Amino acid sequence: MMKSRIVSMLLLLSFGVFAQEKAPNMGIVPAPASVKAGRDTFRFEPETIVLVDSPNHKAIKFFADYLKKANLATSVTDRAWVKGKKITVKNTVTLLLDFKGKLPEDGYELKIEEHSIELKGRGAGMFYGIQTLIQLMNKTSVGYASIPCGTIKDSPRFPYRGMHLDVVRHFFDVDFIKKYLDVMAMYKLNRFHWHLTDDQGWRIEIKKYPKLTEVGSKRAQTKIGRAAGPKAIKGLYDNTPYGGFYTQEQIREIVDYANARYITIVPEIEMPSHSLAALAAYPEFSCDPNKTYKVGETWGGFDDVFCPTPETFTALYAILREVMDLFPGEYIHIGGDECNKVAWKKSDYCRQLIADEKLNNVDGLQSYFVRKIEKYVNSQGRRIIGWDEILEGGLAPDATVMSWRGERGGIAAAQLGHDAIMTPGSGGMYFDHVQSHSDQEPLSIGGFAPIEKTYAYEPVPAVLTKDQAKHIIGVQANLWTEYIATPGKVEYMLLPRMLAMAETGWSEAKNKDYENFSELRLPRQLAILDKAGYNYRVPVPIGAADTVLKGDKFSIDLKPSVEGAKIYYTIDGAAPTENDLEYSAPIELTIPEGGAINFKSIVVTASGKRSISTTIKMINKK
Ligand code: TNX
Repeated sequence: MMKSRIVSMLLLLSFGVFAQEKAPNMGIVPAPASVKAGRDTFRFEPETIVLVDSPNHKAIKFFADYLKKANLATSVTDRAWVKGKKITVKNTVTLLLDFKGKLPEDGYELKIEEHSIELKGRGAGMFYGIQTLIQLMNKTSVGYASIPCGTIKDSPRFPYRGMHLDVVRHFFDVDFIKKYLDVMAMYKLNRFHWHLTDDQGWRIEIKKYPKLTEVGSKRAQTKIGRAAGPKAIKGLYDNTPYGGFYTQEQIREIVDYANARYITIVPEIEMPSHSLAALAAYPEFSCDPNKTYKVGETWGGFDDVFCPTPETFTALYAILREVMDLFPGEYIHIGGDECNKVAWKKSDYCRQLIADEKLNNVDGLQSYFVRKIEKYVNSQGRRIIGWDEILEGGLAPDATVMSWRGERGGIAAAQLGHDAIMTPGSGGMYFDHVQSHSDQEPLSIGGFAPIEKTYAYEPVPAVLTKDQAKHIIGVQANLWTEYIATPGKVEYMLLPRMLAMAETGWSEAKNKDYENFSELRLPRQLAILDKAGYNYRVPVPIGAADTVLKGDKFSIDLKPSVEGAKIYYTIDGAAPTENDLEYSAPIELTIPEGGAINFKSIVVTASGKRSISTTIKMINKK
């Protein structure tokens, strides 16, 4: 009898062997630092009383709001108020911000017993404890939920746990940004890198330079089909004007919304490159002001960039000043990537500047540019982050580097004593890359980042010494939207990979285990996301993968990748739908000699979302 490795591995799973051997972390993502699961459950009922010591604290307000929306309890009660009064309620939840004893930075302790829950945490720690508690709630009916008993002690591995979104190549409105922040908060991410300006649009209102949005936020049309590579369709556009930007008022609203979820926004204003939209509005900041520039309509790099003149710097300082007024966070991202310097090489002004400032070459000029900007940003009490190209020609004294072209930039920065954030495409951190090689995946920019690759990424390179390693302040995944025009597709590319990245950012490496994550915890999280209305990519059935197996007898043992979902299959090679056979128990198959079958299966979730199909080809031929 021939069995595939996957098949026999899943047999074990179905008997619950893994579930006992590997602590399933009570289903929590990201995996907490320590979990001790208990036996009973706490019952949340309409009478359950939620006691707090700081009713006005923002994490507590978030929880009160959550309970209200979830129809669980209408209010939280100040502990001071009940002091001395006799409480007859059996089940109580107590949230404490003010307590003796130490907790790690941003950490929390959560103790769930049959009749009481106690959560301790300070600031963000309280918020993260609340997120864990929310993940554990199984809502049963209006007013009721059950929560499994256990003790959790938890704190993050890295202080910077980021998710990026490009709102330039395609624009996403305020409501969607809030939805994006919601799901980030669920998984304890705390930095939203908002890519606001690029060649194809300028998406943030700047009062002093109104043309940035009047002109720069609109493009005449957009490239459709692939722009580069063997499948490129050259010269195909949609002939439809496209645009959008956020007013300062909307930005303030989003900053507040993020703040209520312990997320700091890192706004990115691209310079000197990726600035064509700004030049279309203000050609005087280019090296050739007589040229007419139009907002980019296709993807890839452009030669025209900001010219390092005093006038350009004055404008950029004023723009950054407005940006800093809107975003209170420590960091301003100034881009710095992919400056091909063609325009600088052609410019007499730049040649002279290189000579006067003894900058050697255009790389020196890039460094000069970034240093000047950094000096200004520092003078305003903030710090800059730049893509790893800001290392070229010498790093600005205080800059933090975002390593995207592999890890080299991050390593170099850390060795120079600079902070770095790891976001390498090679580490599965580019969520615009495809999640499988199947032709059922939607059109994307290319690259290959299946969730297991994202999950496996370790942000601290082994070459760093202990002291250097401290400069790796965290990890981030990027979502560029050249080929992502709708919110639904953003969610499809984001989820579930973001959960894998979040675990890397939060959980100690020793607590990471892909099988535990993908088979024991992810299915539960995906059911939560299903209910919350996110268009995540449904993974294929657990135990199914595109494979070719030889032999005569096979046993197929699958598990849905989403809790409560169904598996449908075909054996004749047709693409399975809900009208095909429903998988309910392991299947034993004997293939006649000389025969072969294509076993195709899909997952369909409670809300009707489907996975792509996978094929297990079983051949009984010599
Ligand atoms: C490179 S990552 C870029 C972006 C593109 C992205 C597409 C980086 C700093 N620059 O402008 O959108 O590749 O994957």
